[in-house]
Amino acid sequence: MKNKSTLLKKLNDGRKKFAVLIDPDKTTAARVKRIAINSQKYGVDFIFYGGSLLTNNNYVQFIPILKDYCAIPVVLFPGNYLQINPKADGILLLSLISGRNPDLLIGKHVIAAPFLKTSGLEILPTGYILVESGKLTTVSYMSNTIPIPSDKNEIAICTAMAGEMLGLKLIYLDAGSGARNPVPGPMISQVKANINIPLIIGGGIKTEADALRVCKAGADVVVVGNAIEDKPALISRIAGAIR
Ligand code: 1GP
Repeated sequence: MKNKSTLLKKLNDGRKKFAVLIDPDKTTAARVKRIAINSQKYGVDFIFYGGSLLTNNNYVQFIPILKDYCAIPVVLFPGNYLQINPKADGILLLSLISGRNPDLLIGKHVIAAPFLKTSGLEILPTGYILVESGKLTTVSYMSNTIPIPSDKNEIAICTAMAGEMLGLKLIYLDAGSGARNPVPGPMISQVKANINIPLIIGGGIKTEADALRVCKAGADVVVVGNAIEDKPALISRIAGAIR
């Protein structure tokens, strides 16, 4: 049985964190191995693991590779409840609080609850907030929800505050995988100023300058997926930039 609050304690230790997102549908075993080795070498804090769709058998096969080649916690970032896997360390239990799709606010969680209860995974209750990013993202389409407009900071603030008041332990502001534009700095800083739980930022972060900007704006955790898949050397540069 895994320690029940190891990941949450780490997330609350006040240090800036770097999470590498691996979408098993978009990568290969060789790349996963390389990302694991580089992530270990450059001090990545978390491997987030998951995606909107699974169209092959990679999902189950890649977690053991990560476990073989790095000692970094693997945290599931599930697109749906088929992606619960007890070989990981924890799971972002996402409630899509920027949307009004009841299935993604609570419905799927009810179905998943008994599996999660016996999974041994550390459960990280997370308020997931989608932010408009310059193009229609897969997550917006798949979730059938409208992202918060990127200039409506007050909506993002009130949504995050409500999530914290409901007892969620993390807020994830996401522009979506492959977003044209990351979450704007003013939105990040204003949300951060109004909550007392860790703030995760992801979507469309392509360079170490992007990562540094979101960190300086108030991100506690910076998540990078696609850009690292394209250029694995970015791991060392981003890790260096945010520390
Ligand atoms: C997507 O926040 C993640 O949900 C990461 O996005 O792949 O664009 O880095 P990218």
